Amino acid sequence: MSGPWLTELPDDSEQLGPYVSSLRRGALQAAELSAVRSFSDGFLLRFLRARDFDVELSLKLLLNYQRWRKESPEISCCLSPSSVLGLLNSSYHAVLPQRDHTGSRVLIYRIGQWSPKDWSAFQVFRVSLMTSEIISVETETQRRGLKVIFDLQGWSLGHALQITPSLARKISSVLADSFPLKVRGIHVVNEPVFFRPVFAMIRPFLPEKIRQRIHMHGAHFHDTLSDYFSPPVLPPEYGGEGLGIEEACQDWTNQLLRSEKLLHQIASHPTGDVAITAEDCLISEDVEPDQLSEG
Ligand code: VIV
Repeated sequence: MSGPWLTELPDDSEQLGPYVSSLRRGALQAAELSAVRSFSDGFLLRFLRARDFDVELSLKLLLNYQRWRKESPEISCCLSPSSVLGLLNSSYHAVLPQRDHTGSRVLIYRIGQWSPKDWSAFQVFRVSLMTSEIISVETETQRRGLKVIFDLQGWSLGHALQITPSLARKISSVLADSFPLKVRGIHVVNEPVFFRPVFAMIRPFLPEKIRQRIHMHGAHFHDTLSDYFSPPVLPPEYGGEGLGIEEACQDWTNQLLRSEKLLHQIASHPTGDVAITAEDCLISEDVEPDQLSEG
């Protein structure tokens, strides 16, 4: 028995116990995680909620998340907002203050604000990973997922050259099945013809379910973006009546900066589950305490 209704239950509901235990058992048995000896309930719940409490799918997601972290050290190792402050200060990214009518978080990435001469694609990717780690702690976001608006105004060859096939794979795997967040919509606005070859590299690796959630709006996006988001949610620059984009970016930048310590802990933790200390997380290969006191 599993299903979406379970996602509605609070973290401390007794009915969640068997699912959490079963996922924990699976995770501790997985060969890839043989050195790990503990996971917190809250951490496991993220994966369960992201997969509507299907334990098998949740385990797959948890293992993919661990593998992705390990295989992408150039992205996952250094989650430091202050190290990309120049990028953040150029109003590149915001998590909007209001959720949409379904409760989803709404994120905006303004790719044109990213100067590829100054910032590598890895650094840019880290911004998304930092935001994802922070919002995936929120129960409401675990339940209702997120929607992303990519503003590709200013997309250039310099941007396109940064998206190598290997990076495209990393983008699609994080969207599909390597991060515990439900991707409920991807809205691309102001995309130039230039962008098509890059999208063609990412798209084949996406499951049909995600592909169907990608909407290309073009230059006249004000007319069509409003079919998906109500006026109070979007900044005026995107046809809404919410907080202006510059302010929204500044507010989220401040939130990221306040999370600097937490993000550093997540990045340097063996599994990313910071509710458990790194020492308590791994099976220790140290010598026994009584051997130490010998002599
Ligand atoms: O990081 O749920 C060529 C989402 C995103 C994430 C992560 C999670 C997530 C929705 C992305 C979206 C952005 C980590 C968990 C994939 C980082 C992208 C970084 C690159 C360098 C940006 C370049 C611009 C892309 C635009 C892609 C647009 C297609 C996906 C339509």
